[in-house]
Amino acid sequence: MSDQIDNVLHENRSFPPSAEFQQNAHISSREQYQRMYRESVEHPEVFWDRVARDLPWIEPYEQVLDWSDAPRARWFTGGKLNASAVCLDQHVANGKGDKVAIRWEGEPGDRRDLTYRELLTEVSRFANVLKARGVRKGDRVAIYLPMIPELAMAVLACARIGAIHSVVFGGFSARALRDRIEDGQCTAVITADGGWRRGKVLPLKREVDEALEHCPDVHTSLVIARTENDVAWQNPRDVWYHEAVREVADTCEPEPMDSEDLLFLLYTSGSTGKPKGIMHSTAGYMVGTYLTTRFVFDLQPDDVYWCTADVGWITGHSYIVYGPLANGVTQVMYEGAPNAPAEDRFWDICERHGVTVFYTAPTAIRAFMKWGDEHPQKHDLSKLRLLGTVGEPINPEAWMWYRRMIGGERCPIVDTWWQTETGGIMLTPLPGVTATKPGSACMPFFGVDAAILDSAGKELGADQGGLLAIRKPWPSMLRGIWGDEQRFRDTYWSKWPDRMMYFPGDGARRDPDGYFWILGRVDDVINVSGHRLSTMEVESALVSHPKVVEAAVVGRPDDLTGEAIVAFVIPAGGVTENQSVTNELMEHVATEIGKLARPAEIRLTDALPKTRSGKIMRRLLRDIAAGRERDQDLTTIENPAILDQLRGNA
Ligand code: 7RM
Repeated sequence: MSDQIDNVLHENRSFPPSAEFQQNAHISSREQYQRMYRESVEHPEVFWDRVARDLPWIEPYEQVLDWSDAPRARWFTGGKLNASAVCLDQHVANGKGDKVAIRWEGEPGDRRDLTYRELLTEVSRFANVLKARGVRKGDRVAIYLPMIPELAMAVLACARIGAIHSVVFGGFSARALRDRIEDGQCTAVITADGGWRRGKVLPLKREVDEALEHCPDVHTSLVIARTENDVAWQNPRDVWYHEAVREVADTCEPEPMDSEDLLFLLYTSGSTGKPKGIMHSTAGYMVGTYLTTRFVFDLQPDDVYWCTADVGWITGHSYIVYGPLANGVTQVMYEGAPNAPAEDRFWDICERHGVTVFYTAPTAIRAFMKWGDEHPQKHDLSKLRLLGTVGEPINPEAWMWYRRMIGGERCPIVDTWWQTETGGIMLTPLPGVTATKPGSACMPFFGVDAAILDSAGKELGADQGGLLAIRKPWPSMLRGIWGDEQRFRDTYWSKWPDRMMYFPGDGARRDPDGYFWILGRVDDVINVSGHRLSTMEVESALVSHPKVVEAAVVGRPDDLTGEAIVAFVIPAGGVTENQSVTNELMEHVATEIGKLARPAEIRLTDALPKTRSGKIMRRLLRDIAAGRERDQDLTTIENPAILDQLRGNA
């Protein structure tokens, strides 16, 4: 079977940066990008050495890269540094102690501003509390918190003493938390009594208590008082943070960490089987997130940056905690939902805090579109100068709306492709250089040697869809899967057995200008009569119809064509009995792409099953479309109730 994916959609619009944006940008010309890019892939040790010199090393490294034990990479060998000192101490030492690091806003509207100096003190105290509870370098600490400042503090406190943090998203259940604590052999948990979500309290400690019934090795559960709801208590395991912190000093020397010492584990759900504990180490990760944050978001001293992700995801690790703080930026952090108390909450925050750089996900952008233009229109968004997106392919429809309605047609949009495993942004526009195209993640970042290959490893030509490959190691790459070396090798490094190249699992194509277009997960590709179609392209065609808000397509087995396309569609204005819409949509896809891509069936629905980070769960839809009942892992689904509706529609 061929691994090529047919290329069916064409997008011809292109938006160069304004002269004004370009003038002030860190990287402002094609020549500059090309010169730097060439050096970064031809002489990575020269390029990354120069970047790494920006960081405050405790001891210098001997070698930039040792790839002799591939796929085990060792970057900046022999060096010593501490990630929390990169994020905090260096700024205070450089006279930026009074700059605001985090402007936090709780869902109920409470506020807290923390300067770099204050954050350093809080992190040091937090680190001392962990030490007092017996947490040591190399121990794993699970963090299960809402989006409160203590979440950033907890992460940095672990980094400060060399404990390996394992953040578990606060929306996960006790069962998912337990699995992750067990797999990582965590010995301490940091949680809160609760967190606010759409006006209700998420009872986090209750979930922790349930999980810990099965985790006897956890000696400490450190609890932040956030919502003051009643909680059960187990002595001596449970400790109130606000009580413990009274007993400790305000300063804590950062632990000198080896470049390759682990900084964190972050669990990501594989397509099947148990979640994978993705391992990231210290120096390469810090160098990678420092540089990508600086160049992709073109950070300037006065920026007010806001990434709307949760720290429970890699986006929050890299682009709320480590990258922005390493750059000394002022950022907004928000606890709650985008529609609490109303659908304009994000735009209200942007206006009040004067947000200049805004980074969110396509799933959020599609929700904003659905909620209506009146919400952003109520607010002055004129301070925004740069927009970003991450997490899924963004359909051109949503991209254009984002540009017009949020960006006022003046802000460049950076569509950033990357993964938990890559640690940092891999494909992206550079906002002062790239003429962006709606739906394209554009170009490889510095040091990223990306290509489109077939399964034999042959590089495909322009506009041929195939497998995305990364042919060289990069600093923030994963160092392994916790406790499963074989799975690490099999999943990521075995697609092309005769060459050590990274396989991310995504399909993509490059257009004749060299721009990358992500076609979605290769597991999701649909094969109709031997034509391999990307789900993303059929979905984009559907969403380009004015009566469609969101769509997900999957293949279902078909005797005649191998697979037939089934589309799940959220119609504008909600589901009503209306057969003519589905016919109209089928015809629309046939016109946009070709008869071949015409869905055999369209099911109207009010919602799609999504992961808690907003990605459509096509594996569930595949089962529903085929009428299969199968025991699937549902612990990561955001809205399980929707499955009944989808099945009922059958
Ligand atoms: C950062 C993050 C990774 C997967 C990845 C892709 C998809 C992410 C984009 C994208 C198209 C993008 N990490 N993905 N960003 N697809 N365009 N800009 O999301 O580990 O949770 O997911 O997400 O399939 O492999 S992740």
